[in-house]
Amino acid sequence: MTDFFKNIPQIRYEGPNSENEFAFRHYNPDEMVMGKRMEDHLRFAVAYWHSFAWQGGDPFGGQTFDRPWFGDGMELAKLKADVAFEMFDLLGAPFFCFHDADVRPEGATFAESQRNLEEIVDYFAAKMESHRTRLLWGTANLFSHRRYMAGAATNPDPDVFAYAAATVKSCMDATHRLGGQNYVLWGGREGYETLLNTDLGREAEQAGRFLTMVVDYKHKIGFNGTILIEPKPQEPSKHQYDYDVATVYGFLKRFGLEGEVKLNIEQGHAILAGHSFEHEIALAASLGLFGSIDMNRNDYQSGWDTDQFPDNVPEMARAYYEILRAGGFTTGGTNFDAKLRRQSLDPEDLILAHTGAMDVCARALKAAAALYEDGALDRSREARYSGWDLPENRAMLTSSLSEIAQRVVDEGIEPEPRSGRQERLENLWNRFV
Ligand code: XLS
Ligand code: NI
Ligand code: NI
Repeated sequence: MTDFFKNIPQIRYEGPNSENEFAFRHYNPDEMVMGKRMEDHLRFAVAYWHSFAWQGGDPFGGQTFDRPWFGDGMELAKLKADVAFEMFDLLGAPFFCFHDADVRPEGATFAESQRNLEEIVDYFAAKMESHRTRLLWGTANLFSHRRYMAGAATNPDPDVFAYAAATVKSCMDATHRLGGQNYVLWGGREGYETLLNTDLGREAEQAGRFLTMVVDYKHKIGFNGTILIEPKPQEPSKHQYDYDVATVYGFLKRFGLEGEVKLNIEQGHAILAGHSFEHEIALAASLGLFGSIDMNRNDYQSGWDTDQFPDNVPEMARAYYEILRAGGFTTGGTNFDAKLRRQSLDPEDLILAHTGAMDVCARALKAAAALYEDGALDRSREARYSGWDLPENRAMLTSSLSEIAQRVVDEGIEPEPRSGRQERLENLWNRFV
């Protein structure tokens, strides 16, 4: 045991009226919601990078946090792992997620970085025998090191393409070894700063080939998890190729990968793309691409990816409603890709940020489930489209413009406008949330 979280108690469910800061008011892992345990619906994951690797910097200032594991070397990396698993236990977190760079020191060579990663993966594997937390997903950090400043798979320099491919291979091996349920690719530098030096066509070909190799390697090693792409429109690149769900769908179709890859949708990224979170989830579900979520919001004023913990139940309820409609998570889950504010220095802040976020999500899930089970919203939506149930109307979807034109004339069809009932439906929604 380290003493980092000393005096912080195990967080347990105490119900909505508890006065205890260190307790869940809504997240009750064993409570049944629509026939499934709440823990199995939400599948919470702690993000290693924000909670244990991030030092509190912003564009105007550096480190604010003072953690005993900051620094280089394997001993500190292991101390960090010890503290991480202590936090997973305190929260009862069923999952965690990591990048290679979060967990191991960078080596002087590729081979040394890989050895460091393997040593930490062994250390994780040993811990996972006595702790219940599992790996939701692993990923490679292909954006922080300067070698990736012009992209990883889409870099004009073939040596960087090679280095990125080797790195992804080692991270897929690590994820597989730890029984990870998914493998994520987020391409922060897969985009451009200026079109003046960029060949869009080539870069798309490189990205398509890279992802095809990832999928081939998954099958080669027998990894049963899901490959997930995480869309984001910009930041750090001025323009990122995996802009949003619709863009990634087009990319997957182009390279014949739509049956192999699904999506990890992040709330803040959806907003940056000019969408709502629920739009991105619903669209992914309708395309058969829904995989997992990163549950972290932006500050609506500042307009960039501030990665804050969720605090808005009505917003989250919209998201979980769409997830329930999509049939819920399979291999995916709710990853808190969220960091503390840089003034939140205390170990308690880290625990309470997650405690509150888990409660917000649980409350949102319960509201969404009640609405879903009530069924009125879905019935109303179905009624709106019910004209299409008539055979003569359905037949139009397999006929021609001239046949339909003839029908309009013959039957004297004149459309009768109908209310979309938006405010009534909003009232209904607000009865549950
Ligand atoms: C950054 C992304 C990143 C991915 C994992 O904006 O959200 O944290 O989730 O590489
Ligand atoms: Ni993310
Ligand atoms: Ni993000």
